[in-house]
Amino acid sequence: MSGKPKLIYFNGRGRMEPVRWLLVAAGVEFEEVFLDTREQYVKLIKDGSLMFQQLPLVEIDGMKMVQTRAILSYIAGKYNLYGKDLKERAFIDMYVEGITDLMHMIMMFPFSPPEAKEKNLALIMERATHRYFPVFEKTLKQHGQDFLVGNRVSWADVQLIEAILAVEEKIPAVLLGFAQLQAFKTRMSNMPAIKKFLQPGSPRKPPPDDHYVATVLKVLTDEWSPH
Ligand SMILES: N[C@@H](CCC(=O)N[C@@H](CS)C(=O)NCC(=O)O)C(=O)O
Repeated sequence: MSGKPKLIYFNGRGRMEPVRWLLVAAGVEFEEVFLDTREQYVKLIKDGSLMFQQLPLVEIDGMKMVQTRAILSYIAGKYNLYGKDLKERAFIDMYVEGITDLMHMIMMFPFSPPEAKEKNLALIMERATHRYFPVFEKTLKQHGQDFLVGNRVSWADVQLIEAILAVEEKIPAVLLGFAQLQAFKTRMSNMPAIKKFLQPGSPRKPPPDDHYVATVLKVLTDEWSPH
């Protein structure tokens, strides 16, 4: 065994992409196993690897971890990206949960039926610009620091840069009117580990395409019985 965390998921973003981002920001190398057949998934269930029969799965420090939030908070805690005290953690948690709600809309977007796409895109735009981004714009403006919490990079910053870039892919002008977030984006994108992650050939996954959607549906939605 290499000792590197092993990420087991589809060859795409989904719920694993924030894990990739956080490991990269922490400077941790990882290995990946990509699922593209139903049999691989059923095997993981049968051998007891998936506590709740769900992905993502991350093998780390002798554990088979599931539940995205648990995985992320373990990595954040281990690599000092989770604040210096309980109050900083509380703010990191609030920011992360808000960003996760926005990212959930983006993650589910490719799975929405064609007739719902326009409405769902409008909702992402509305929520990004009226609910979520204003919070981070105001926070950065008020304390005047480079990062959201405690004047040093945290899990919340890593999730925020991921979210900003994901929303921009759909709505390129979304940061117009968010001067702080524009500067934040430049700052975060220039951090050496993140800069490298944003280059072609890195483990960062491309935006989901039809093949990705079809693979996820094929792997997850066939009938499966434990008997
Ligand atoms: N709360 C879980 C949700 C995981 C989840 O819904 N994973 C999907 C794949 S992205 C899955 O395994 N779905 C199959 C199922 O729920 O039966 C987490 O955040 O990890």
